[in-house]
Amino acid sequence: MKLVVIGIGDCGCNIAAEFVRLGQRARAESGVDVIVRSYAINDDPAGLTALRKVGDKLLTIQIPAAAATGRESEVGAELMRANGDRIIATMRAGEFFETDAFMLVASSAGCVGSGGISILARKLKERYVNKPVYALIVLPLTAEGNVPASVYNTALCLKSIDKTADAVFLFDNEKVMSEASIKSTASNDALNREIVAPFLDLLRASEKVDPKFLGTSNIGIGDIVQSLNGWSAIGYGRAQISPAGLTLFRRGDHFESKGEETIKAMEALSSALSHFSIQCRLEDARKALYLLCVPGKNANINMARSVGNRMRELTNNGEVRGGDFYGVKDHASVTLIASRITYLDKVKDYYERASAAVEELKKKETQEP
Ligand SMILES: Nc1nc2c(ncn2[C@@H]2O[C@H](COP(=O)(O)OP(=O)(O)OP(=O)(O)O)[C@@H](O)[C@H]2O)c(=O)[nH]1
Ligand SMILES: [Mg+2]
Repeated sequence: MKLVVIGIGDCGCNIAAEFVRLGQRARAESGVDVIVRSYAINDDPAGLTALRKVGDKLLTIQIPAAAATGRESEVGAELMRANGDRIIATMRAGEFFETDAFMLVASSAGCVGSGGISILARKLKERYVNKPVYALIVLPLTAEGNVPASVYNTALCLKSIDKTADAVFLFDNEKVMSEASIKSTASNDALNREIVAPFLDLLRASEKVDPKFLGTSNIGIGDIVQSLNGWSAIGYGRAQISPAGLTLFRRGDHFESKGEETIKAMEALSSALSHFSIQCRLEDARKALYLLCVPGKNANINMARSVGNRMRELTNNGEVRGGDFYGVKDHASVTLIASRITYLDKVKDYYERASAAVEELKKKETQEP
C-alpha cells in the first residue's frame, strides 16, 4: 500500500519525517515503495528547517503563525480553513494517482495539528472522493492530560476527526513512551520510531514484492481498506528465532519444527496483543486484520491458521482478515489492527472531562487582565 503522509503541527511533522525513514527501510529491505511523499505542515519555520535534512521525500509547507493569544484547537482549525486550499494546491497532485490512501498525522493536545487535521481531512475527502483518508492521532502524556487546554483540545480533535476520516489510529503517548524507554531514553525521535514501525510489514507485504516473499495467503490493499473503519489501534509483536531454529525452519519437513514454528507465531501474537497503540479490547473491535511474518518458504500453513483462529475467538466473531508474508529474516512477527472499536476508555474519559476543562479555561480567562 502506498501512502501520502501529511503531518500537521510539531508532532505530526516529526512523525511524517519518520514515515520517510520507514519508506527508505521498505525500499532497502523489500525493494518496494510504500511512501509516495510526506508533507510537513507547520507554523514554526525553525522546526521545518530542521526537518529538511530528511531528504526530498519530505516537503515542508509553512503556514502563517497562529495568533499569539489562544492556542486552542479552534485557532488551529481557523488557520487550516484559511490556508487549506493553498496547502493542497502546493502538493504534487500528479502523485496522488499512484497513492492508495492519505495518512494525516497530528497530536491532539496542541493547536495547529489538533484543530487543523479534520479541516484538511475534509478538504481532501471532498477533492479525492475515492481515496481513503486515514488519521493518526497522538494522545497526550498523562501529565499533560490534566492540563485543561490539553483535555479540551483532545476532546474537540477526537470528536471532529471521528466524523471526517475513514479510520483513526490512536496512539497513547504514555504507552508508547513506556515501550520506547525500555529500548533507550525516550526522546521524541524514539517515540516516533515506535509509532511508525508497526506499519512497515503491512505496507510492504501488500505491495508487489519479490514472489519469494509471498506467503500462503497474501494481504492485499483491498484487505487493508476493508478492515479500516472508525477508531483503530495497531499492535506489533515479534519472537526471535534462534539460528538452530532457523535451520529447522528452512528444512520445514521436521515434525517438531512445525510445532515450534507455530509456538513462535503464537508468541508473536501475544506480544502484539499487549502492544496495541492504545489500550483496547479485541472483543470491542468489529473488524480486525493480522499479518504474520516468518522467514523462509517452508513456514507451515498451520501457523497462519492458528493465528487466524485465535483472532476470531478474541474478536468475538468480528470480521477478521489476515495473511502471511515471508520477507523477514530471523524472527516471527505479527502485526495486528483492531478497527471499528466500539468502546475506548481513553476516548470516553476525554469526552467526559471536556466540559469541566471548558469551565477551567473560562475561569482562567476572566482572571487574566
Ligand atoms: N510522539 C510524539 N509526541 C509529540 C511530539 N512532539 C510533540 N508531541 C506531543 O504533542 C503534544 C503537543 O502538540 P504539538 O504537536 O507540539 O502541537 P502543535 O500541533 O504544533 O500546535 P501548537 O500548540 O500550536 O504548537 C504534546 O502532547 C506532546 O507530548 C513528537 O515528536 N512525538
Ligand atoms: Mg507547534
